[in-house]
Amino acid sequence: MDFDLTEEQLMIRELCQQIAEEKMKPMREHYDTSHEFPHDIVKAFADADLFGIMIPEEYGGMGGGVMDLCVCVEELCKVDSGTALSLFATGLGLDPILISGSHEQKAKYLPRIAQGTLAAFGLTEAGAGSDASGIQTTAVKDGDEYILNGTKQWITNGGEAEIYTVIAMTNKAKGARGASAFIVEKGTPGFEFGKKEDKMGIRGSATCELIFTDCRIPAENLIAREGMGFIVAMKTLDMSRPGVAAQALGVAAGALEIATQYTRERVQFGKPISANQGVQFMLADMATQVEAARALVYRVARYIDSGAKDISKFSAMVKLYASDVAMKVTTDAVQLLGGYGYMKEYPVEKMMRDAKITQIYEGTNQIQREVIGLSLIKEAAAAKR
Ligand code: COS
Repeated sequence: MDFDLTEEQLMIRELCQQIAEEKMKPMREHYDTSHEFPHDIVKAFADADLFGIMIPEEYGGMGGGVMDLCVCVEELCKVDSGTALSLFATGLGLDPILISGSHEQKAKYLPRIAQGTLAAFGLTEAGAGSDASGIQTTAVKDGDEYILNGTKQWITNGGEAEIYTVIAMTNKAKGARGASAFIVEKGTPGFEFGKKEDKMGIRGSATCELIFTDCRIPAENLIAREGMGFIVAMKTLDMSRPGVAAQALGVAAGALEIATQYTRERVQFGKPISANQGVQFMLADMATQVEAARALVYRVARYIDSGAKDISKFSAMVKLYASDVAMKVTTDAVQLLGGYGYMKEYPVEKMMRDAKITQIYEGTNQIQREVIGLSLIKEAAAAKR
């Protein structure tokens, strides 16, 4: 379908298709197997200025929006969402500064990120996943510094990123209202990295613990004000969840393409298996779900870019829908490829493993349903007033 992409979006799509085909596809199996960090792919993204997509022009970026990022992420993830993740996880780390940072913070950090310096977002902890306000990491003010103590878990780009946006409690007694957001640079004394996780999918990405032990950071690294950390985190997730949806969409579209092609080539009972109505029905359902996911991703991305304020519900919906589609479509792709689909010889088994995380991270799909449900109830209550 024609989604009236702008000149810039068409250019981004073409550029990403080229990087995916020339740089990512040949290395896909290597990074999935070796679990190494894909520095060469990151360089290709940086050389193409992809890290600057959402950074305003005055800070050295392209000045694009969520829609531009989604177009990029979808194309890269059609081939390999594992290695592509370094790019949009940087977007997640960047969002708190973009949304709530001061001019000085933006001037200091955004040009570096636009040039390809990786960023990461540190919210999750061992005991605080879905319950994001249950974090235990503390930040105590001491003169013109804050002292951080605690451990963050499962941080994408952890260890590889130079710039971290971290949520810590400045006043535990206040619960969600006692959290604050900070910028922490790699190399700060007292900031170390723990276990590198061994994952089911997205293996071309780094996931690592962040450990803070009496880590002193300048007070000027506080984002917004004390007590705003939970809201900064929630606004960040509202902005970034469509990116996860675009990731899921790309994985699903990539798997559909491979499955469609395979069914035309695989001959059984003397004819291509695509000649069977049962196979056609499966492809039809997969394609319909992919198109519906794409329509929702693009619509929600554009809605956010329009400056709309009530985005939480739609951001949750698109992440929920597209990730469920990705899981279903990649599972069906494996089914259509049969024994070959289950083997590492074809990339669909990897795509199925890669799809799973989209139903889990940046809020499980159960949390997305909660966000949507609570929004509906609040809207209904407001309409009655
Ligand atoms: N935008 C702005 N403010 C928001 C917000 C949003 N999207 N969502 C919540 N808030 C505000 C609320 O309005 C409330 O403000 P007040 O204190 O002024 O009333 C405050 O934040 C606390 O909100 P709430 O009471 O709803 O918080 P809960 O602790 O009940 O948590 C959920 C709500 C479950 C939605 C939240 O914890 C969440 O999103 N969890 C998933 C986290 C996640 O995605 N983790 C993945 C790791 S990050 S990659």
